[in-house]
Amino acid sequence: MAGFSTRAIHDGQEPDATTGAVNVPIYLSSTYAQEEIGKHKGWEYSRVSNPTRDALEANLASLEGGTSAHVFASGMAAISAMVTLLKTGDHVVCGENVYGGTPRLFDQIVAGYGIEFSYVDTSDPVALRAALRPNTKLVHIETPTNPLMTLTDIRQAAEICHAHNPDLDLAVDNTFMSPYFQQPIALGADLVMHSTTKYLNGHSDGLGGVLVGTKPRHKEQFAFIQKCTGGILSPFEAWLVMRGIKTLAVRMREHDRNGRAIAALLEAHPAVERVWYPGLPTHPQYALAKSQMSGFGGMIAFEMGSLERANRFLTKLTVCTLAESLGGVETLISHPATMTHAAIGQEARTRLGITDGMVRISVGIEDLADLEADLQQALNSL
Ligand code: P1T
Repeated sequence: MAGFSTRAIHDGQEPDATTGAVNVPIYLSSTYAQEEIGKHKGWEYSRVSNPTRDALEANLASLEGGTSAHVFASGMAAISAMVTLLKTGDHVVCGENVYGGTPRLFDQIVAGYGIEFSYVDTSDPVALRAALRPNTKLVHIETPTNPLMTLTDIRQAAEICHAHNPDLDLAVDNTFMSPYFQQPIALGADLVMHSTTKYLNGHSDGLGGVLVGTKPRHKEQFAFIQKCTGGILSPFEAWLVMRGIKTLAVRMREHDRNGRAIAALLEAHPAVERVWYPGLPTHPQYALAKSQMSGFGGMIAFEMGSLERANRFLTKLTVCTLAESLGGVETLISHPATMTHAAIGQEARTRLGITDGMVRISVGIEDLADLEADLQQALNSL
């Protein structure tokens, strides 16, 4: 099998058969001419399939080592499609710390259809095993989690899930690491989900989501859901993600290099009370991080002590931008309590340890010296 970057640049993207164009065209066509009833070139209507979207899906299936991939209009649309694998009476185990929109969808919408959710610290194998029930059909985890950077041992979680029930799906939201640094399917996961909005697109210019599957029923169900519910990624946005993926490897190496340096800077600064980054030897799961990831990436959380201090720090920054989201070339800093994790409520945040003083940085690929100077001056001003 070719290497990661070669596949990122070529898989699903043969030069165009008609013109030789080296980039997959953006097929802006809702429909496709048919020669006679039932005779066509493989495409009938773009909600069902579109050549640009097909190319991205083939590429993503290759990069994650799955047998199918289906892209949706956002990460949340992908998670919504994933839960259509479930039926009334089924039970789901979800990691207790995930992106706040995920439990909002599960508890405020999907639970209304008679599907039960348990939120568990999946970094603890005993807790994971204890949470599984005869009717548990799906275990959905993030590793590292958003924003606490807690890891779950994917190999061990897969063993626990499959010993309980070989048909149970272990789904990993791989958004924070990207397939460049973490390969959940190779570690035993059944499904991989991404918000392609983040590292895969990489330029903060489009939303998207993907589900990479390993079983025939994943391929059948997710294609059927694209056709039935229509929450698909547009050809233009599919093309943007494909364009982004061509440089995924080089971007991730830079995110990782800058991420390690910024984590060390934050840990050493007296104005910062605590840093969560799996690449720091002080992270309690540093050994696991090294064994299941091939890099640590650019996501770091840190404690500023209070909302007021966090806000004073954030308003002093000039290179780093205060904004939700992550994974773009530019450095974004966010405040989980009022942004990504506002929806889970104060009580859940307190239980998980997402404080009002916590700040999350998505370290971009600007010149490291400029990022360091910006953070230093803002921290020194406190
Ligand atoms: O925003 P959307 O493309 O719908 O993806 C949702 C989502 C799913 N999973 C993870 C791990 C995520 O981080 C997100 C979105 N997260 C942010 C907007 C954020 O700032 O964390």
